[in-house]
Amino acid sequence: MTGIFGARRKVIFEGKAKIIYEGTEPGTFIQYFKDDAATDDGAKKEMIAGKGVLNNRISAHIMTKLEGIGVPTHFLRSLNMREQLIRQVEVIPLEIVVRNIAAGSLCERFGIKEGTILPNPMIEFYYKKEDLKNPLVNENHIFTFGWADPFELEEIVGQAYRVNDYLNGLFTGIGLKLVDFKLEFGRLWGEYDELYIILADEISPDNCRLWDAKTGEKLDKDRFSQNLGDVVEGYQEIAKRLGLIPQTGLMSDGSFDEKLAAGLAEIDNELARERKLRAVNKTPPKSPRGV
Ligand code: AIR
Ligand code: ASP
Repeated sequence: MTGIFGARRKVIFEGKAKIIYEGTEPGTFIQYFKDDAATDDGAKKEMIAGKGVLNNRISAHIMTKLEGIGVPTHFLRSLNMREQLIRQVEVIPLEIVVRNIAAGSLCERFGIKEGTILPNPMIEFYYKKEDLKNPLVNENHIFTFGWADPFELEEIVGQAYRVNDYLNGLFTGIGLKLVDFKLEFGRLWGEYDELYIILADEISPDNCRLWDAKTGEKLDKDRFSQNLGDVVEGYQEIAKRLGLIPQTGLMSDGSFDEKLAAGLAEIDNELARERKLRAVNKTPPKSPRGV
């Protein structure tokens, strides 16, 4: 593919919704947000015009905000409508799901009614391995198979709770309920071999369930998975409420308007430039948190 820099860029990895290219500087990658959508099992695939633009923007905004509260992320800066520069990290093969309200696989697995409010946020770990359909795992699997050590997991869980607290506040403020979401983390080593755990991947309606607080309307990827229709309109509503696109939206004549999207102002990356990293404390925690 010919990239924005006019040269052929090397693809590092291609997923269902994103492509990772080699970066513009050592230690970086470019994350490209595709318009493609696919269900987790890959059974349903579709192109949803505009989804990549909206996810890129929403994720850049949220990652920047998280940096601002001291959660280290891989996000460096937005490059254009569909691309962002990210730090190259060593992927930890876990999907960390945080749930506030029962939905999706939690309901299927345990027979719980969708919409049941959980008394406390719940954290689940999944092994990131598509051929195995990302199975649910516990700490024993994680430590025994060496996917992460107890120090790393302690840090991951702590960060996941902080992200949940922050996002709950953010979304409540714009009339949305944060039902659940998925995070991924990576490792980065510093100058003195100190280890940093970095929030990676994306935070967007592709991996967060978001319901309208008043009507309960689903605005996230479930619109696609459950054939509810108007997928991009749901994503657009979230971006509007976050103040990331004009209230008039990015659609004209019922379809996504690339020209309007291209004219959007840059996301404010100010906070991300002042990032501070915090190394993982390798001293055993005195009373391990209930991971
Ligand atoms: N998720 C899990 N694997 C991939 C993704 N995107 C996200 C879903 C949902 C949460 O994790 O988007 O927000 C829980 O998903 P599920 O399917 O386990 O109920
Ligand atoms: N969500 C990641 C991506 O789309 C991984 C995947 O879905 O394959 O790139």
